[in-house]
Amino acid sequence: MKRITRFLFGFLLLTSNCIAQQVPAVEENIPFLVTFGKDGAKSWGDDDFSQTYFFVIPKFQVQPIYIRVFDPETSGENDEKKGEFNTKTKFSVYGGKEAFTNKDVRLKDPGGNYKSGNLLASKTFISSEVYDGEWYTFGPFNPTEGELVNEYGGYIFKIICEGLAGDDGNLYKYFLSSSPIENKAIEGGNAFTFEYTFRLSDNQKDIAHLYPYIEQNVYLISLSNFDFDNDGEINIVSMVKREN
Ligand SMILES: [Ca+2]
Ligand SMILES: [Ca+2]
Ligand SMILES: [Ca+2]
Repeated sequence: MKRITRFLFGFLLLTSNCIAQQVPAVEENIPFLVTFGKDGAKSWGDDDFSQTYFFVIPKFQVQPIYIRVFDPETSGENDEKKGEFNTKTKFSVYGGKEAFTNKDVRLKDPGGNYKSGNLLASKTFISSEVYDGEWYTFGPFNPTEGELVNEYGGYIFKIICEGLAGDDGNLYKYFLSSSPIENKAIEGGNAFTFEYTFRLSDNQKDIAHLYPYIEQNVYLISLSNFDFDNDGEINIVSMVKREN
């Protein structure tokens, strides 16, 4: 069961490929994101029952965009059951001023004004099999409803998943799409987070790959992890070999 882990980044975690807008990205070899209901045991891997993701839409995109969620409910397939399924999870999409640039969105734990910006859409999913193993689509959103952040090349949308009640783990995926009914990548679009809570593959031989993005002029980084069990191993691969 305990193949859930959380990484906290003092820097951005970008999906590795600008074309791949599925979260987790295919290259990461990570099957699902996970958010537990707020009554979940922290020993199951989620320390704050909340996960925030950002999507960047390039300035040249004029057609509407959609944020799709796979398996948004907590029941049936894919999810982490504890006792009976009783978990309620809320997904909320934000855009507009300060959706990304408010300093509280980078806090280690959800707090302050981390829900900054304009609430564009929100939906709560219970432990019902509606949408089990299926995609739910948020949108359409006009790209300009995001917050324009020139350093990131476009408009940023934020999606927060909160475990409102229950003690099970909601496993899910995102896709940034140009279509409401299928996953169609948006050219030049991207996804990133500052804190990543995900489900590792059940097969212990599988290796997950994370691709942190570090901006220019950064000379020191720190990476912290919660609940990485002792049957696993973390390797840091870099262009530069550290000298001891
Ligand atoms: Ca499910
Ligand atoms: Ca339960
Ligand atoms: Ca789910």
